[in-house]
Amino acid sequence: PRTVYLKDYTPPAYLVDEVRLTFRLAPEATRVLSEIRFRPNPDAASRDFFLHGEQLKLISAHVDGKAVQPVLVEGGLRLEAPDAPFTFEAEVEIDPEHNTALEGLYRSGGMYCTQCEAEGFRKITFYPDRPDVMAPFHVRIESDEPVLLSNGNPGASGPGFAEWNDPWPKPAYLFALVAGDLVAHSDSFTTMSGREVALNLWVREADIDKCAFGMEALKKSMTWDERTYGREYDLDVFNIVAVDDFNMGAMENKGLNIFNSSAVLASPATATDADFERIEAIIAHEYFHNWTGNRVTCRDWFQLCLKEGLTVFRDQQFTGDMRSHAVKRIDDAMLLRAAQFREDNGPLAHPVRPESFVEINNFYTVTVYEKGAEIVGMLKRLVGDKGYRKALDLYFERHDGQAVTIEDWLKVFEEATGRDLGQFARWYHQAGTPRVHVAEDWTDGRYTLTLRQETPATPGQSDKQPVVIPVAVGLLNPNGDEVLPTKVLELTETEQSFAFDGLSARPVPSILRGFSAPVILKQEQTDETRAFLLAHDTDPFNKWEAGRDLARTGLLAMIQSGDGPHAGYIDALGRGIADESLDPAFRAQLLALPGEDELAQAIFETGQAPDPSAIHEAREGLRHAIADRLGDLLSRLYDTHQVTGAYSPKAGDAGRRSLTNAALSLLSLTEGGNRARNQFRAADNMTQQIAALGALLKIGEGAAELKAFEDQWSHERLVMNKWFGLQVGAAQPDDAAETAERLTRHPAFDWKNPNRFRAVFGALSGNAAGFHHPSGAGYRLLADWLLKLDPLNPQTTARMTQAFSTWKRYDEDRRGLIRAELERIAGTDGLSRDTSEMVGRMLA
Ligand code: B3K
Ligand code: ZN
Repeated sequence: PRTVYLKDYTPPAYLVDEVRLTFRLAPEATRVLSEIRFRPNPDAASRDFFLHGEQLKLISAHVDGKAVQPVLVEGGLRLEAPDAPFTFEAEVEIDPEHNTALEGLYRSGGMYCTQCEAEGFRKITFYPDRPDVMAPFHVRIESDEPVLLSNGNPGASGPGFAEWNDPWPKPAYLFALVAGDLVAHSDSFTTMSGREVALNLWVREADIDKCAFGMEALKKSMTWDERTYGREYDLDVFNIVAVDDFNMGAMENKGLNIFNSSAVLASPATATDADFERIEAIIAHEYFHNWTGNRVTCRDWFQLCLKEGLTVFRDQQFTGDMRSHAVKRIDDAMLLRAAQFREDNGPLAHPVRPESFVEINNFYTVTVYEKGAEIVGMLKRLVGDKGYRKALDLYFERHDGQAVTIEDWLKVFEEATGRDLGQFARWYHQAGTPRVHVAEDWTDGRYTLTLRQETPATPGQSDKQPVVIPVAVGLLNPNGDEVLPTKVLELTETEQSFAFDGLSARPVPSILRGFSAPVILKQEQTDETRAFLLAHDTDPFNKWEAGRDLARTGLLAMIQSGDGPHAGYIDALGRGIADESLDPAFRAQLLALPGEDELAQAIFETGQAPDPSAIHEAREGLRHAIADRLGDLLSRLYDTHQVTGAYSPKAGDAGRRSLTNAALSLLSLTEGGNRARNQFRAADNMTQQIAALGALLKIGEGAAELKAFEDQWSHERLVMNKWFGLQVGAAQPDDAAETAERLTRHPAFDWKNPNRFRAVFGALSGNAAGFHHPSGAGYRLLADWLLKLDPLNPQTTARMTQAFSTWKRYDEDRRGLIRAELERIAGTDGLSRDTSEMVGRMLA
């Protein structure tokens, strides 16, 4: 398979002025008629007329009305084209019914839908399928399906057809079409300039009761983008469609967002608080793409972080505004560490702007998305809120309707703020997580912080240069008062010292406040200092961080030195969660221990091979010890923080539930299952119900509840995903693979549905001690199923191979077992390009 390089970019030979498409829908033989107006690109060096096309049956082609015979080549067609504007017409036939890859035009539960990003449009018709070719689209759909949708504004319609016009030039990856038996939850929105926009959330009839929350989230997002970024919506309608078979969360097609049903449908009975929050964020994210992605798009796929990093940053800001900034920042940091640091520290590490790829779908990663968002956050911190807004205004003004690059993005910041971002740009092309080492000095009333940065080598990048790291710092007096409010130090050299004068006593530093940069802080700290910061830090992130550090170092001592649980930590934790001045959601975060995978990485960093079973035992041991020592407090919190009254997904109530459910899970370890059984019985919402069931399964009880849950919810696909996943996630290490294997034989295990497949196998790889069981059964089972899925759905298969990406951390036996599975996958005939790229990188 061919590798594509950023350095090989050349402008398209021809540009498109207008596209007209007619779809004659039929499940196995849809006809697509295209009429595309091309014009030579004055900026192009060549006149090579090439159109992408895959899995298309060409029926006929015409240039300016004359029949032509294009040369069909690998991945598309070539034609002798005029060196002047011309119209190309084609008729092709495609087979949506047998499109199991869920890319291009496919069928899901009897409806037609599309997914084109990144390179799926070429499975619909012959086209220059690259984001720097932007054009207005006119679409006519001919079908007897009751609802026919495409991008833009509705045009003529009648029995058996509908037309849509999208006036805004867009790349083909934003094309969408939906046809099916759907009903709408409708509303409307008046924009800041007074235009009325019709809003529809299209679903199957059975799901109409799960739309209200998503619609509210959409309206909030529209208002927020007007107020925060001055960005107004630009069409007469905004449609969202829910589909069951979808490879990812959702897709920002212009005016017609298509959502995985799990990312939009919610009712109190079927969705958890976490689901509601996630849905609100994804709706916002896709909506925000209308400006950051659609109106201003990417020149090529190497620039993916241009739209994704920025849009994630925007949805993070939105969630913070809607809920709690402190809690959101902690959640984001936890995700970054668990997933992005893991990626950055393994064989799949790549720069936020990669330099090459084989299959671009493999680069929709936490690095591009979440580290990409962190870079935007650092920029904002460095230039300030006003500078940031000025730069963004300039970005939209200058680049509206264009396909641009990271260089263009940085340039607007330089021009708007006068700052040189030459060194800052390294964040985009240097992979790996920087380590920042801290040294302190206190001499003659002067306090000095010396910071030293280093970034470990990553695949293909052995030499790393210093990056610009904004390090937010505050100083506390030994009595707990803050003597220096948050100040941002800019670490630009390999090593740099920062001095503070005028202090009456040696201060306690609070470093990297608000997690001001995506780095790993290396700091010698005593448990006393950590407990002090947990009690006194004014920065909520570092207050939480101090507790997290205590937990991590305590756990490492348990695992590596055979220590018992540290009572000092548990007491400090107890004081934190008992503090009624703190948000319950924050206190629930204090109770969340570092995950087993994060601990494995931490042990690996100390030069040892982590033992997943030992990690699991230590972590469970600490949970028991917390429950033992803080039982009365946890029980009191459980009782006093119950939410009374009707369920609402709003942040305040959700925070109380996360605190009581964290308490429940701990209390069940020492008390047994009665409390959880009562909660399960009384629950009138999914959050309470599933938390109770999870607490029971974790202590080896709950067989009856599991059955009751299945009986109650067998008709709700999204809820059944939870039922599948929970059992695998809660299984003991010895049983995890067997539980997953048993569930694959359940009649409702529809393995071709990505949500269901992920429910079981995502939970298996998430159960670290179970997945890494010394028998190798977890590895084998996953590899078997990935090989089964790959011919049908390469994208989801390739993504799920990441379960193996940490294999080099482990002992020789486990390494051997995983390598054997990776080699078995790699050696399989006909393996997809997607999966072979992933396993190839992991084995390299
Ligand atoms: N842009 C899409 C992701 C497309 C993934 C293609 N494999 C969703 C999003 O980031 O909003
Ligand atoms: Zn996105």
